[in-house]
Amino acid sequence: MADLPDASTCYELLARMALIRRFEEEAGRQYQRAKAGGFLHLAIGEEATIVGTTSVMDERDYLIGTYRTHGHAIARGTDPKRVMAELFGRVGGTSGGRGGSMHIFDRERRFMGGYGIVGGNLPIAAGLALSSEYKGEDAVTVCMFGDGASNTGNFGETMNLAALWQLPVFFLVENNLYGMGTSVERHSAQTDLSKKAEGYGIPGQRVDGMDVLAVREGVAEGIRQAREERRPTLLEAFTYRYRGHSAADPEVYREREEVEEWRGKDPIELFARRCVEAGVLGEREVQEVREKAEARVNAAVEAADASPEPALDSLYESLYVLDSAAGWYAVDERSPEPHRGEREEAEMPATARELAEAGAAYAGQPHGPRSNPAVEGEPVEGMEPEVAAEREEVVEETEEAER
Ligand SMILES: Cc1ncc(C[n+]2csc(CCOP(=O)(O)OP(=O)(O)O)c2C)c(N)n1
Ligand SMILES: [Mg+2]
Repeated sequence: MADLPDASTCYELLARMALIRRFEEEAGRQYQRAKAGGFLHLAIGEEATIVGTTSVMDERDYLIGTYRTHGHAIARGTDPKRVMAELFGRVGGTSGGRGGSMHIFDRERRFMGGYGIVGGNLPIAAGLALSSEYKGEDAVTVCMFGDGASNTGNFGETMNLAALWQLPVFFLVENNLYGMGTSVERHSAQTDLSKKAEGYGIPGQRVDGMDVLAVREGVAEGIRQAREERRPTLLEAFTYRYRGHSAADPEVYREREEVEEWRGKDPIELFARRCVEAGVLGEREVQEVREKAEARVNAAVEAADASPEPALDSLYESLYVLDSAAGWYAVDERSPEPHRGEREEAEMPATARELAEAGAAYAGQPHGPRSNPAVEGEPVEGMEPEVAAEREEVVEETEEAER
């Protein structure tokens, strides 16, 4: 078990988890009252995984998540007032009320969303990491996604590029045992998700996602490897959502006993008890944390309520339209004349062309003729030069003898 950090860190970890819990309970209540619209996915029970992760990130690092990310944004420092206003669809929201619950976004705090497409955030995470690399920025991108997302094509494609291009990215799979109503055993052939990216060159570890300190330790190491060694890794955190998949879930796929068992591992209760038993925090401080969370969430609801709805004539603002895109057209009608993207490619400036051509070199493509590994054992690449030369000789001799 990881050692307890100093008292102020323990207080901060507990305060963040308690704030998120209280926020989400209230979000659920406001949804029932039809104040919050659209869909609502709560992460109640998953606070240790969220806060454990964000607590070891630097300000310069990027975080990207799924549609279950109210807590992720708040843990990153976004004001709960702005998150609540977003749920209410008001101008004071993180995206002016246009995104809603599934699309919380805060560029200033480098919280890059909020995506409704399962697995849709993974390639974007690779893109963010590539942009950091390209700009010479020392930032790491932390990509969080669900167990269900590990079955998407995006998962494999992203792992491949992350490993190939040695991107400064760290992956964390929030394994809450279900993708909607389907358990991991029923949706994934490989149930040890930490192994799922190994074939792509991304090693993995497992961690107790209900233990905030264990998550901190695992994530800190993953971020270190991404930052210092440009080595992407995958951490599988076991966690549990106490509520249904979304607000409209009859929960017929799991037993009440299972939910009760995981409630017994409540990450906030367990951590508070441990801090008090070790004498690092007093009962009074634990109570204070709860009261402060209550006050901040009440203030968030008040602020969201007071924030106006977007004006009707702003309906067409902030839309991405064809005219503003300089490159390829999204829709290509395939008429005979050269199309816009093709024209631009022909006129592509020399530097852009050089960069594109440098792609293969960047990925470390070896020079010279390549042997057939299936016939001749391991490929030459990666071997000590003397060993490789020796092996070449043996292969040549064998071929000579066969001729
Ligand atoms: C590409 C895609 N397929 C299906 C869905 C429908 N869908 C929404 S959430 C979800 C479950 C995802 O489960 P998981 O990745 O484990 O995340 P969790 O909800 O447990 O946090 C599915 C299938 C979707 N949004 N996008
Ligand atoms: Mg899941």
